[in-house]
Amino acid sequence: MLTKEFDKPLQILDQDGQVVGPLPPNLAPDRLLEWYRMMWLTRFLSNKLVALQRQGRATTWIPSNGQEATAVGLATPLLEQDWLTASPREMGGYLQKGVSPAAVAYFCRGYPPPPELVGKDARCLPFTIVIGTQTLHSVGLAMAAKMRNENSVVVGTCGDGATSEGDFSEALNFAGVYHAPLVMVVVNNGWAISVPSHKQYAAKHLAMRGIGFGLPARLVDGNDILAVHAVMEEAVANARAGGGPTLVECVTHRQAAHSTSDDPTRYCPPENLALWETRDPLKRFRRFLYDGGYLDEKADKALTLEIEAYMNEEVQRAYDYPAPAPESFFDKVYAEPTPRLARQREEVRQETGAKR
Ligand SMILES: Cc1ncc(C[n+]2csc(CCOP(=O)(O)OP(=O)(O)O)c2C)c(N)n1
Repeated sequence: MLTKEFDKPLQILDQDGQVVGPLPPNLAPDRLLEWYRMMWLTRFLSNKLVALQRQGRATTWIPSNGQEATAVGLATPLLEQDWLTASPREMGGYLQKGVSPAAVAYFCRGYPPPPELVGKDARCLPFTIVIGTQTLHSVGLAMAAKMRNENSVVVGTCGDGATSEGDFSEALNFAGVYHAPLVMVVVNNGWAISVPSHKQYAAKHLAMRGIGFGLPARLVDGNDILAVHAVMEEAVANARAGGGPTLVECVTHRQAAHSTSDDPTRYCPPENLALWETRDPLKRFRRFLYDGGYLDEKADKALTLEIEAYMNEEVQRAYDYPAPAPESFFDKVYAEPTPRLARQREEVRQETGAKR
């Protein structure tokens, strides 16, 4: 049974990067460094997208800062045939699953990326902006995978705020009843825009919700990549073996504004803002890698410079494309446009065409 005590989130690395729990088996150095790399790539790309938005070159962005261990760790055990559904906050999981940074950057221009930027199908659904809907998409995918006897597992994600949506309860109920090969990850970053978690739910932990739906559940320190990986590896293996769904709550900390549209100093108490530095998942993992002899300062510097250069190249690749015509967004609504949409498309083309 995966459900363990809910007193304290599972931790393998404490806040200072010291090992305090059982290390997962098969931790090859290459794998550890790959996760570290993905976490930095997530941080750099997220910061870049915020900067591009400030320059008026990208639409709204939802930063991932402080949540990289959860975002990357929830995807580390996934195989090619597995699926992932998420909001932009979990962009790191998409990168880990094989989505190119260029595709993410292009998405931020407001349009679906062209196939050549996406590359091979990483089995990640488009980022969801409508809160909570991806929970239903993930259960649907998992039920379909089971009906087709595919050997694939689906990871669905949502925030603490999304757990107050009906979609979340419906998704967990279907997952339980149909014994779907699903791992539902609640990314509890303490806030839903300006609503703190104590105003969002009265339960001690969101993981406890699993019990009511007959799902095993795990509570994990979401700023500890090793703990997130360990819990996800167990839950994914269980789902793949026919053991059904698991609910995982990753307790993390939003280290930035909710999005490019708000100012957290208006609603976050100063003591909460002060926690941003101490809860940094990258610092914690770096300490572990240094102490274990996997990385030293010199190699670290070279690695982060290389990742940043790669990220910039990828963003450039996305921006090398001419801006799509505004009316092109109608093309993605239906395979066959309705007469009304065709009319609206033409109106937009005529209105914006003169300004091009
Ligand atoms: C159905 C719906 N209602 C409201 C919104 C506006 N909205 C955008 S983000 C957000 C808060 C989401 O909080 P949470 O689920 O905790 O995820 P987080 O953004 O913290 O990752 C809300 C209410 C929306 N996008 N969709």
